[in-house]
Amino acid sequence: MYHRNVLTINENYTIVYEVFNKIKNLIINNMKKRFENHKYETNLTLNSKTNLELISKNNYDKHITFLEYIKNKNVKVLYLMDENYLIYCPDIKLYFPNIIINFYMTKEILNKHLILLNYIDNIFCSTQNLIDSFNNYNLLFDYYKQLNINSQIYKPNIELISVITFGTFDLFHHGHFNILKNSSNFGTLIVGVSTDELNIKKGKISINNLQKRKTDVLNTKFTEIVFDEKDLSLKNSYVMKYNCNLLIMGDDWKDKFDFCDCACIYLPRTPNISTTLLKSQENNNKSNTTTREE
Ligand code: C2G
Repeated sequence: MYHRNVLTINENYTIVYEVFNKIKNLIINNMKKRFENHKYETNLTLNSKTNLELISKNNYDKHITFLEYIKNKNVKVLYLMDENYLIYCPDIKLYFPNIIINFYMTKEILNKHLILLNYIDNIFCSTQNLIDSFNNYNLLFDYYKQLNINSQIYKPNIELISVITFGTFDLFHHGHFNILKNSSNFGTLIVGVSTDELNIKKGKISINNLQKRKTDVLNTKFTEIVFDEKDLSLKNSYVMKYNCNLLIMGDDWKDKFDFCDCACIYLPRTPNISTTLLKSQENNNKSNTTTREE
């Protein structure tokens, strides 16, 4: 009797499992049709502040909205700056298998997210300690691969974050200091300072010469390398030359450098300070002195 019962349960279980699998495959195939002919064209960086309008009532809707967003943007390379996006990566690899996913880590992630790193192509870490922390987990990769649970999992390549930023840095002020400091928190910082000739081309004749502006940048101690930015159109060449994987600018440049082959983020500008303001204050001071002297 007991034996019979167990058998009955097993038979039912097999049927239920088969039905479940059929439904699951049907859904996956329908979804594949919905996302077929994806154009792999653009780079997309998502940070924690990106408003994806993903706020919806249930998780299923959230995933669909996210996948549609990826489809509409014709994403080819995805740069994720926040671990909360990792949950979407298995779906991305399933429906858009050729999208390259790069994940940027500045702190350890939740244990429950670790397995999701196996859907990532490249992980970029801000410190060597973060890289070393993976040795203990080995990303659960070998274990899952052995079980053959999911053929879509990968063993990501892991590297340090190398940041690039650009600027004139004339009359060096605390807005410049802040962006260099905040950028260096992501990893090794490389800074392109625009040459005097480039400033003339930009119609922005600087008060301090290139040498002084480069020294000001180096003196902050946040910068590893300073180089001459000779032409605005060479942004991506500089990214390649210095092997950078993250470009950071102030948000007055929002979206302008997304064509570069690395993640691009735009940090909020420090309010109430700019070279233009300092120049006009200096001019006011000069004219006040002249008036007093007259
Ligand atoms: N910045 C900032 N807050 C301020 C002023 C500037 O965060 N109050 C940032 C800018 O957004 C920029 C960097 O500091 O990322 C350098 O600013 P500028 O010296 O004004 O550089 P800019 O002339 O914008 O040159 O190829 C791009 C250019 O070289 C950028």
